[in-house]
Amino acid sequence: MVSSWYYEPKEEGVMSIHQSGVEALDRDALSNDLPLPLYLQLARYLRGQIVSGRFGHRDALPGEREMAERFSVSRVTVRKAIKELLDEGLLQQRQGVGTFVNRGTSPYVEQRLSTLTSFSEDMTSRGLTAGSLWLNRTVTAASPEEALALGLSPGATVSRMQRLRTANGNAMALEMAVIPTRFLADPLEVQGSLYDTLRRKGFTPHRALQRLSAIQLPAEQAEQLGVPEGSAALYIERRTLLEDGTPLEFVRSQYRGDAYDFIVELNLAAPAREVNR
Ligand code: 16G
Repeated sequence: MVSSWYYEPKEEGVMSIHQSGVEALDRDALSNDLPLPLYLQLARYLRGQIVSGRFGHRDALPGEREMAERFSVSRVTVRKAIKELLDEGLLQQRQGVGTFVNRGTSPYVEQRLSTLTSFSEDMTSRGLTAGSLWLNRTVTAASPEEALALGLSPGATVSRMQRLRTANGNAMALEMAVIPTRFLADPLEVQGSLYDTLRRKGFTPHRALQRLSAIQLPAEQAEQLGVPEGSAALYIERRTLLEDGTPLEFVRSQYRGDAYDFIVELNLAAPAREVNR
């Protein structure tokens, strides 16, 4: 499930776990042939049900015994799968009452890594309202790192924009976008979407190269994102190019690790496809 949300309304006709209990769970979801332990397969399956919106916030999970029977696994396997999701904060246990879905108060986003979209487009496609809190915008000389990334000569000027990106008012990411002034002379021109502004000026983002790494947020960034210092986050560098290959933007961002999943689609390599034909 790529474009799904915790907040996605349930499609008509899709039974929620709450309505239909264990019957709504696919009894063939797990396989002994996969090189992944059954409890991790089960955790992955249940996570998918939560992320796709089939489990509603606060829906009760079917009992341990029922799930063990449904998936033909031991109760230990079910317990270990639930423990995974409890650790991730996707489930909550109430003593003597049961296990419940916990979608929390902040939206959870999956972003497909193979499609070039803007933050605003990503949020809108999920029925959320994208927002920005401007932290800083200036015109300055590019730093050596920025000049290298953007193919600029030393001393060239850039528009520098630092924003806190929000979805339905919840902080999602910090972003520092740098654009050569020949494409954007004045950062104050950007009102809502940066990509919309660039497109209007005839500079359409065509292709991007991204580098992702895991980080722990330092105090200041953690505070801006409203999470504890040292929380896990994804550091992403994006270099966006025009159709002719000219670098258009260089962006460094920190995405909240608890709010974002990046999904990569992998296709069978060409030679392997031929052999299997
Ligand atoms: C995304 C892009 C960022 C771009 C922004 C434009 C990633 C990692 N980054 O956040 O490079 O500047 O969208 O968004 O996806 P906007 O058009 O909504 O301002």
